[in-house]
Amino acid sequence: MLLCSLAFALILVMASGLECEVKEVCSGSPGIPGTPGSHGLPGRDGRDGIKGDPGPPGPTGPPGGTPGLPGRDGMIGAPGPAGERGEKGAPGERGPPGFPAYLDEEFQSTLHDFRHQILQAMGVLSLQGSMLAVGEKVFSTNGQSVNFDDIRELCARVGGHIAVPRSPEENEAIASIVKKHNTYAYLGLAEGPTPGDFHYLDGAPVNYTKWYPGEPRGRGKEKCVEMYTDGQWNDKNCQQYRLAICEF
Ligand code: MAN
Ligand code: CA
Repeated sequence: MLLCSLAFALILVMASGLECEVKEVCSGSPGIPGTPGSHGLPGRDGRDGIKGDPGPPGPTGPPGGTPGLPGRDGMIGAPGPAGERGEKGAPGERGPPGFPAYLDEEFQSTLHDFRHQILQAMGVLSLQGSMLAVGEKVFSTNGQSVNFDDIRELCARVGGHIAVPRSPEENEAIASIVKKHNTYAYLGLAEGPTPGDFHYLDGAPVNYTKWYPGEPRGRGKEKCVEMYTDGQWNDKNCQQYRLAICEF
């Protein structure tokens, strides 16, 4: 302790540049603490604390309050069943004229291909003897003999009609098929209510006939017409089995 005070005094002398005497300084033990001071003034209010949990629900109030406002609209329901079909509308306006077909290269090419393929198919079918073309008509048979109604049905099923000659050329063409199959064929004719009055199946009166001499002599009892192998006709009942020849 003495040393430290001496050093302190020396530093003071050197810093001031003054000469002075070196004095000896000594310290004693600390005294007893004084009595505590009186209480200070109350501090300022602290900040608000966090919000507490909600309290339990209160008891139900007495009845008799005014009714509340109407609730909001409910959700849209499922769609109902479809209504009846309406009447057909008036036709729309006519569209602008189309591209002329003769200038349409793709269309012309398709047409050319169709023509080629049809001619090829017709060539093969005529070589096979399964078709006979006469003017605008084509005659064909499946070689089967069935009754008149079945021939009509068969021909209709394949898009044709039972064959009926309307000219000597057509009669010869059908006769050639009949000869080849060596059997008779029914023709597309039927007798009306008046005996001997034959008509085409569309109702038009016949304008070409090739009756065998003495025919028709069925007197209204033979409503169908068959072709003999010589190409001549005979009125006949409709329940015989005759070659099915169709025309297209
Ligand atoms: C049979 C039938 C008749 C036909 C005579 C001809 O009776 O085929 O349709 O007219 O023969 O003799
Ligand atoms: Ca007859």
